[in-house]
Amino acid sequence: MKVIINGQPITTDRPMTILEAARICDIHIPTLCYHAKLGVAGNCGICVVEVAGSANPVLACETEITEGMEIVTDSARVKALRERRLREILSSHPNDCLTCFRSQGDCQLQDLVYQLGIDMDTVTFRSQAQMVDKDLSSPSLLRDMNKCIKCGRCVAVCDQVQGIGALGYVRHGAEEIIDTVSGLPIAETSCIYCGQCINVCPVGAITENLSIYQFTKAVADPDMTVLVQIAPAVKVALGEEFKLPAGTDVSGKLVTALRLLGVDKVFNTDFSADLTIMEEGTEFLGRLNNSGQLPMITSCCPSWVKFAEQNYPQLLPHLSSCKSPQQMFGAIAKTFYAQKENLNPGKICVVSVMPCVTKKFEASRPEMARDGIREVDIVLTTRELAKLIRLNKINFNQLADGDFDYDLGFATGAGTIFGVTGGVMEAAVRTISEVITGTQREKIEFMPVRGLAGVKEAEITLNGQTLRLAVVSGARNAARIMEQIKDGSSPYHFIEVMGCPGGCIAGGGQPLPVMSTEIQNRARGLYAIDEGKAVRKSHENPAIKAVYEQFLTEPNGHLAHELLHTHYTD
Ligand code: HC1
Ligand code: SF4
Repeated sequence: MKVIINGQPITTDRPMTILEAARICDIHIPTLCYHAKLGVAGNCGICVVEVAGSANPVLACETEITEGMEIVTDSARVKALRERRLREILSSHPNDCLTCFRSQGDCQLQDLVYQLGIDMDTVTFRSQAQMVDKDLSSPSLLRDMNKCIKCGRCVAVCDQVQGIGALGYVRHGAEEIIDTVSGLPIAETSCIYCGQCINVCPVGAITENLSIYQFTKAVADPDMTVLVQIAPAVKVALGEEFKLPAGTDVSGKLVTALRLLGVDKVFNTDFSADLTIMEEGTEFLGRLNNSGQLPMITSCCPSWVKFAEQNYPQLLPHLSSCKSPQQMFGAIAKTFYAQKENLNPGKICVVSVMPCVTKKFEASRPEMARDGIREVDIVLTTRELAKLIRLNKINFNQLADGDFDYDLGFATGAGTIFGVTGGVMEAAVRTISEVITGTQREKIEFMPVRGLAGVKEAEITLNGQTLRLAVVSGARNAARIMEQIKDGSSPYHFIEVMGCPGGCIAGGGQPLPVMSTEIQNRARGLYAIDEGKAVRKSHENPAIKAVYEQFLTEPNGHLAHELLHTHYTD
């Protein structure tokens, strides 16, 4: 099909909308709601264009091209219409960009105001009298519906992708707004705090519940020893905030940046991911050999755990009793490391840098504390850390590479691949297979669980016994797997579940945008880090061996159970 956009002839090989055709040839038509993956379109009214022969302008996102169509995307009339619509949107938006986390780069509304050259002195904003209270009920998410532009992306991702349906269009008097479907604060809904809604929100209506101020206070406190752990998926994504390609390993710069920010030690969640494999692998073999509850399901993703607690309380015995690597790190830091360094656990502040917003909730769970001391004190998202680096005027790309501090910082490649869907299972297979067979694996990689598919299946035969494995990401897919277990048809022995589609690389705290290309490149980045490591199996990690020799004694032993395992709430 041939069409002409702004005088430029374009040939397409399939039916598509004007917006898609324009994007193919890099003609920018602004929009605030359109999202190809979510099928959201037609809500913001910004993408108006003129079509020859049509009296009225049309919306580019929902108008299909036809043979010979002539389209103009930047006429004076179109620009005036866009400006009128944008002023309408701004009239119900607060004028508080100065304090908005999404300001300066991550707000599509702000970008558009600049693009259209709107004189801000002539704009009417939402008045104080029109303001509604912010929803501060969740430790993970902050909802400020004053900023919502009703694009509908959050509703679509929560329902279509995650299958949760916590958000919807609801009526308040004559006004349609987006709210929780029940009208209750988010903490009292079915929300699993995955943060996928944050990642698609074009403005600052849903963001992480910020911990930047707490961090700044902790590093300024001379009595506090601040220990940082960095999650796997952060290392291949943070660079995007500084214009580096997705997948670039910025571990070394990250370590240096954190030291410049004033922390005392920079450790690694990949280290405690190795510890998780020791505990979870041992637990799995125990269940397998002693007719325990199978399939066993991983428990390192707090969105997944919340989902299981809310929806499948009767199946909770299938979840591994292991705490997540984030929490195992905190537990070991405030016991083993505190003793070793003669530190008062009450004067240690554990900070996690996570690609995730649910990790804030996980850290706040009552069972994730001992004697009133939290295992993890502060959780920063990848985006929050980037903001801190920028606010402190650190020239990130020029930083020299630093090394992780050793004791809780040495990690294997197995720990690193936790950050991508399939990584936990592959890390477990690397260890379990060697424990069962007593011989080294010929090939370290376990390819059947790689790739970004939402559900993957694999089999492995060890000493004549075939283990059936499944890897699932995204809450909607997790529900399918749980229904199988419920009706007794699940063929699996071991299942990995992550709440976000693609795993932590696509977590709700990652740099924006989180689209397919970024996710794929971040996955490649993690596998490349793994490949480059000298030690690639958790049970060969010398720092982990030292923790068992000097402190825990053995995996699943008494102390390990006390510190590294948990229970679930139905
Ligand atoms: Fe994850 Fe995990 S992999 S849950 O995605 O098990 O967030 O990266 O830190 O805890 O290791 C997140 C990532 C992370 C934990 C580990
Ligand atoms: Fe839905 Fe996840 Fe957002 Fe909660 S955090 S509203 S579950 S998309």
